Amino acid sequence: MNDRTLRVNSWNGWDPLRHVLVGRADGTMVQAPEPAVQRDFPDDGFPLGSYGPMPAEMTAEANEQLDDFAGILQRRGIRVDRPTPLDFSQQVATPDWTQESMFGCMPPRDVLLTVGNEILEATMCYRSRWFEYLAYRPVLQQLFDADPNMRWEAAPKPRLTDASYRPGFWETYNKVPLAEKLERVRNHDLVLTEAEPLFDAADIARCGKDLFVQLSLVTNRSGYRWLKRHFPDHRVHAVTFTNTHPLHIDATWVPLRPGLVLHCGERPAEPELVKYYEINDWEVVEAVQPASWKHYQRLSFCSPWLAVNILNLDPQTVCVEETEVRLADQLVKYGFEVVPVPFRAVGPFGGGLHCATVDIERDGVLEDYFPHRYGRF
Ligand code: ABU
Repeated sequence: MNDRTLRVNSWNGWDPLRHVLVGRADGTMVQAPEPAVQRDFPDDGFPLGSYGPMPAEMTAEANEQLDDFAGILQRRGIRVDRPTPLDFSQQVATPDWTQESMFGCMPPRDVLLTVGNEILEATMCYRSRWFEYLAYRPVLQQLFDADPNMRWEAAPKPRLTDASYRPGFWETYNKVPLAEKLERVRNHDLVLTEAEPLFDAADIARCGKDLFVQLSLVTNRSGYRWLKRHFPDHRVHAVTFTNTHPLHIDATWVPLRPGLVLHCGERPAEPELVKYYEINDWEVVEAVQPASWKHYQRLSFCSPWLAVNILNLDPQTVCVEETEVRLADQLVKYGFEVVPVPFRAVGPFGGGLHCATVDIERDGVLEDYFPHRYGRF
């Protein structure tokens, strides 16, 4: 039976949340090496070249926190859906390549982008994540069946041949001095070539009519150009931050409500981006330092800046990881009600509260929060 109450609608990250997808940790892998990503955790049992399932006790703890988070949201009247995990330990292949393992379905935000009544499946650039969209298809099918206005889109599936990656990138990049790394980030001379459009959905910050696309280790210029053409009624901007490992904008530049963006100051934004926000009466607030990740660094590829990976329930209410007390205090001073959520155990699975979710429905309509132009913006 179709559920006629379902509706896909979300233009930004702060309007009142009605329906959300929350990831699952089941079967997550330390993925097998591939050109875009190479895991190297010699102290945690997975030296470079090795791969396998995340330890069972870590998966169980992460799932407990994900389930509890889903419960917190449900008790606030928010509908929660979950992905359907696959056997992520399986080998996958296309006519162009074979990859020894998949990854998981914990950070669904990386794969799915909601813009208005559209949910767009991102290209992804890891071979281990090429088939991950399948874990979300049951929910997408249900939304498509129930909401006659839902637009279900998928960006062109990439070939991901060796031509999509700079040969030997990781061997050289990890050895070059900091200044050279930052120069490469500024020039967006990173692991991905421009052979085809590539982007992760989590590199996009949605602010109504403006979409900010971070060029990163998983998003190339061609991906940005594809997004710009795909959303012709939006202003789609490419942005970079001074960060040696740029990976997803939602731990770096986090719009919290009209007029307020939280910024990880250790990853300075381009002055022109800051100015664009300021001349449109936004305050750019530098986030306080994150709390300690001691005990939860094992097998983690994320940075402590998952602290700012916040999920808004509405423009006044934010979910913040429970140990980020200083950040919570900072947000309270800006008038937010903070909902503390235990989520440290989920970090090693690829993200925080924002990464772990995908908006399906928020109240609200498309609005222009940036009436004034500045520079290239
Ligand atoms: N997927 C979000 C990771 C971001 C970070 O570690 O900064």
